[in-house]
Amino acid sequence: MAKTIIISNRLPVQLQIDNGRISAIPSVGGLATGMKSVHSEGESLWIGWSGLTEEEIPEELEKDIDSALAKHGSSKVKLTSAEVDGFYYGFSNRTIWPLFHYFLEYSEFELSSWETYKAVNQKFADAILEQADDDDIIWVHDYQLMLVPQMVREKRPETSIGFFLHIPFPSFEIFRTLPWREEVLMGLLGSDLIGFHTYDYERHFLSSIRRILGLEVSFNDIYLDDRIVKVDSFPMGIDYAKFSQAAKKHRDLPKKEQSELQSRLNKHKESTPDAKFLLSIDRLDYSKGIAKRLNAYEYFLNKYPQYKEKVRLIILAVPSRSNVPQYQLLKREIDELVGRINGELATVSWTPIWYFYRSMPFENLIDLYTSCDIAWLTPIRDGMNLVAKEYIATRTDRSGVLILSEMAGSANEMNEALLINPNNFEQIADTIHKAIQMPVKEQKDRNEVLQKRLERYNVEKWANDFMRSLTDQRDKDPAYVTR
Ligand code: GDG
Repeated sequence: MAKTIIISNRLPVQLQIDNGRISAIPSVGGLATGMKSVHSEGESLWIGWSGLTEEEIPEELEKDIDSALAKHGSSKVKLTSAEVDGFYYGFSNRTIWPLFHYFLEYSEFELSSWETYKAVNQKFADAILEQADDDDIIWVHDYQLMLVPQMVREKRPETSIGFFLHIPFPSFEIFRTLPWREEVLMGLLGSDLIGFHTYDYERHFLSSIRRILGLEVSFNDIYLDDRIVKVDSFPMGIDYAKFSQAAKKHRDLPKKEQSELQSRLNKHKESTPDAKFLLSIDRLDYSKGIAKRLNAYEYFLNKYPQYKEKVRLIILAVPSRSNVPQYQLLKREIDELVGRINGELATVSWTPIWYFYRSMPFENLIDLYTSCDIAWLTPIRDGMNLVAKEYIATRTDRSGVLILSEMAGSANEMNEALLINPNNFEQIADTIHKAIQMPVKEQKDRNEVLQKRLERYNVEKWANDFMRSLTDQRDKDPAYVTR
């Protein structure tokens, strides 16, 4: 029986080694949840890096680790710490990530990290080739593995391969600056189907295919000598039921069972009944525009001083890639901005910003989503932004306002939110004012439309649509049909 093989940089489980005892705990991330239906149906295998380098895995535990992962349908690719440095922290996160998010000045073009990226992509491809049969379906995920489709195709020309990019694909003018642009495009063209979050990313990709490789493109089909590659957009959804049910359960929780965070939030609301909480949640990443948001918040408080002592901005910045210099600098910048703004504006009874630099448990995330009147998400560039969708899913009484950057992929499907340009402070200040003043009826009308849409096109539907399109493509592909 044919199986589905999913490949991503990280596995959907986290390995823990405690006094020689090994456990593999399922991750709660969006990708892991989204792929659950694909991963659990029929036979399937997930291949990825375990998160521990070869140096960190004692040889005598190797077998136990493999069997712990096998219980979760997973198989690991072994990477040394030098490979992780060059491939993950290097080419993936110092070259591709900034370039694809339009931070050209941060993008480093280092031959050695490109070489490591190629070698590690080959390791992933070899792991697939070792475990895949000809009729298996292979789904490769994200920017860390863009060469894998072609590497697999070379050895298994008839295998059905899909690729999904979770981050934006930049315009041709940006992409063309990459010294290894042809190799990256050729790597992706090993796929039968290439998926993006939005139609814009799809268009940018097709334009690079035409202008860099000179290939024939008709609508969303790319014609190669022996195959047709289809390109399409699949906007990723969320596990809607999980978020709305968690919020319902949270709402019905007796006071004494509430978390400490929740009771503190309640206490503040009770002491200032017309207080408003603004929420901002992101990984600490320059693409998310956190520093700009802090400056815009200060601008708003100066333009609308009537909200001083009433509005609080809660910032949850989740630590990320902290050994890449740009992330260390950004952390310092945000620490300083929060300190300065709080220092200049705070009063004895009011702190304008509550800043959390940590990852919170899921329950606390729900506390924040359900307690905050306004979610304010202003990435400078973001493939999709799932936080925006999660916030709406938790608003079980349909109150709440979402202020969202136009530069997030999710803005395409969330027109009922208040959309802003993250660089326009005047517009942002006026929009926060509008959100605070928005009648509850209007909030509910907007959220009703959003909720229905998010519930219908959830993450399971996203994964199934992609898989269906991939199988259709295989059946249509002349190379496959004439076999
Ligand atoms: C990439 C693309 C694209 C956040 N803080 C905590 C926590 N989270 C969870 C959220 C959400 C996820 O992390 C973040 O997802 P995003 O989509 O917002 O952003 P990226 O991590 O940058 O993801 C992005 C995505 O891939 C999917 O394709 O949308 O554009 O950049 O699910 O809930 N979860 C917990 N504690 C936290 O403190 N438990």
